[in-house]
Amino acid sequence: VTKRTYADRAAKHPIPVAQQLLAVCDRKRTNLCVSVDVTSKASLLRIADAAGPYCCCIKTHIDIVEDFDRDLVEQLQALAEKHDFLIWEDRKFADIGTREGDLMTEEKFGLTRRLVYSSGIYKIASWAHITNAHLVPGEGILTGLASVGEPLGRGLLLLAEMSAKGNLATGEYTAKNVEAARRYPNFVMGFVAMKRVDEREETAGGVTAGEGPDFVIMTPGIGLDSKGDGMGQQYRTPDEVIRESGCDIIIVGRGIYGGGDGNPSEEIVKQCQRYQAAGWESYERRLKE
Ligand code: UP6
Repeated sequence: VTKRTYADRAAKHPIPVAQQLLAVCDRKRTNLCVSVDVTSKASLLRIADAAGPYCCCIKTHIDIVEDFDRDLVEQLQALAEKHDFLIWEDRKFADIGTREGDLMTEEKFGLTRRLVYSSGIYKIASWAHITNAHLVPGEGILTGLASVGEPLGRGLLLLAEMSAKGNLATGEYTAKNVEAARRYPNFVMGFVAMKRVDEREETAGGVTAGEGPDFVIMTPGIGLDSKGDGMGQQYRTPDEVIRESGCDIIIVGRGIYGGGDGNPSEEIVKQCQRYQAAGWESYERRLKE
């Protein structure tokens, strides 16, 4: 996979949203996803508008926005159209799911466990191209989320690994994520992970390393100027992540928006250009190596 271009992978991917994401990377020459973790609607929209031309994806934590409303979602969607990026709501679902055989019964009794994805204030499935989940509750979570997301052409990332110091998503747990993902090839488009977990985990569900579905690896914990935030976050460079570890997309938050309500827009543009260039050069070097 690490020797294949985004364009080639886009053309062959079974999940519409993954096709779209990989095609955007190719078209805009960027593997940068900007994480916009701010608490006001105005800041979120301002930063997304400034970062939009340089990234393939904007990642939100929609529940930290204090003045959230439907208009925010509509404006964000309009920016996604204008700048050609995808929207990922970093919801990290981890509640109990549904067994395949129970879906009919749930249909009848009100779809309770899937409502967190489709309903409530945020109605994530209606606007986020991508969301993510932990496998902690077991594979039922995938059945439940897929029943909502798959018909809409959405994609899911499993958190197979995490960037925080001392996190527990390692070893056998990571391998279980890869195995589970292989059973949902039309919905699980990839992983949040620190390396190419689908090729490097030893117990990958009886599938030879490197074979099976094409997974997109999206990687947080990226910084060009700092090694950590003093609160457990660990930063690596785009080159370590894209070229050395074989990941596909770099996720940059504070390195670009700067924390708080965000850097001035000119600074955001400057940092985006810097991370975009670093991520793309690493990808091109990886293809040649
Ligand atoms: N994130 C991580 N590590 C993970 C999973 N998710 O940092 O393992 C998310 C955080 C934040 C972003 O929730 O939104 O990625 C990283 O932001 P930063 O670049 O400002 O550290």
